Amino acid sequence: MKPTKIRKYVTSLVLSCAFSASVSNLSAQQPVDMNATRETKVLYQTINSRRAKGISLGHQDALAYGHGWYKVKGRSDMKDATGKYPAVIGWEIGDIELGKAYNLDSVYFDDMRQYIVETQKRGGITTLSWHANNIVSGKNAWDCAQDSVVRSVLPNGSHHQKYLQWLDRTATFLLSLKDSQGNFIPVVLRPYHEHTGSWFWWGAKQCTAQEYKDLWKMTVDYFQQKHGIHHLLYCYSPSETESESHFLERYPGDEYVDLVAFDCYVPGNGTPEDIEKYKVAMAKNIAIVTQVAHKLKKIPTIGETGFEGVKDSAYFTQVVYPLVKEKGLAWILFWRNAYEKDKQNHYYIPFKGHPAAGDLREFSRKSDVFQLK
Ligand code: BMA
Repeated sequence: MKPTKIRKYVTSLVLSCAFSASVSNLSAQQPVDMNATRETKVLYQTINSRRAKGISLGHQDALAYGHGWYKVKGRSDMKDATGKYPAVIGWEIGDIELGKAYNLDSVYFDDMRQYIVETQKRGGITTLSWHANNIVSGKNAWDCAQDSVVRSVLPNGSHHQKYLQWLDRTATFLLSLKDSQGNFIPVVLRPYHEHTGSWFWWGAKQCTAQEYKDLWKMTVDYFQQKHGIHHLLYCYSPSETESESHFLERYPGDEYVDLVAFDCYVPGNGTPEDIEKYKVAMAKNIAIVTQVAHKLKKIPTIGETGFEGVKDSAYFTQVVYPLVKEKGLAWILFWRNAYEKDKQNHYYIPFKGHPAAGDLREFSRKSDVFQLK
């Protein structure tokens, strides 16, 4: 080995030992739900033991559709490009609260359940986001015209009872996630996300910090106490924040959160300057989330990220990898590859034949990046 190589090896050994030590401190940690099922505790430990070795690769809606296709058994754009499935798959449950058969992106909940079962069998992890509709206006999650929607769903609010019905429907879906032995499949729930921004009805300009915390606690308490749901890990995931105190401004409390995360995308049109801004924002937010996680004994991860259209063919190896390497992050979840004809540029994972596909493959083959066969 050349001296430079030896130096690199020793440095990486020291770094990985340091971060394995900090991760192993967490092996005694448990889910915040005191009544968490055995499988949920196992999931918690699995996430920690995996992140001691590297970062898991995640993709939203990976099995349901991809760029230019919808519902093809066994297919995944990530698998097409890299030969393997994502280790983490995100699903979106928006519209479940309305009692619809499919979500806001037209994925049938019955199919989603099967994909979650399949992922569990493969040893993968499921995380759920929820773009819940605006209960006051009847419009979607992005309707921010009012600043009293959160207040209205809290106890004594005008829409409280109706919101509980929405939670009932969501709970019914969560309780339908079972393996072949009848055990609940544990999943990571990441509700009311990007709340430091102001583009959802639960956003920073739409409610006070206290109202946000109350909404979170009410939801968790209701799932646990009314529905006996004990197979969830809870993930708190603001959009980009400026500091630890900004990150924690709306944090509902240690007993309500298992994972801490953030969402951050390449801004604008993805010019080289935009990519530079992304690098700065990611580095800053990774530092915030890992520090918060370390102090509060939570698991840090990346809730959502990506570069729409992946316009840089070295994005994964040159931009993402140096940012996430040896940070102790559980996973990095790239957003969805839309199948819709009017959203052809809305994709975050290069598909087969895309100029960045080789780069994703190279990134995925790093010894500290995980996928599943
Ligand atoms: C957004 C976009 C939308 C989608 C929503 C929920 O970021 O991808 O097209 O409906 O997420 O999945």
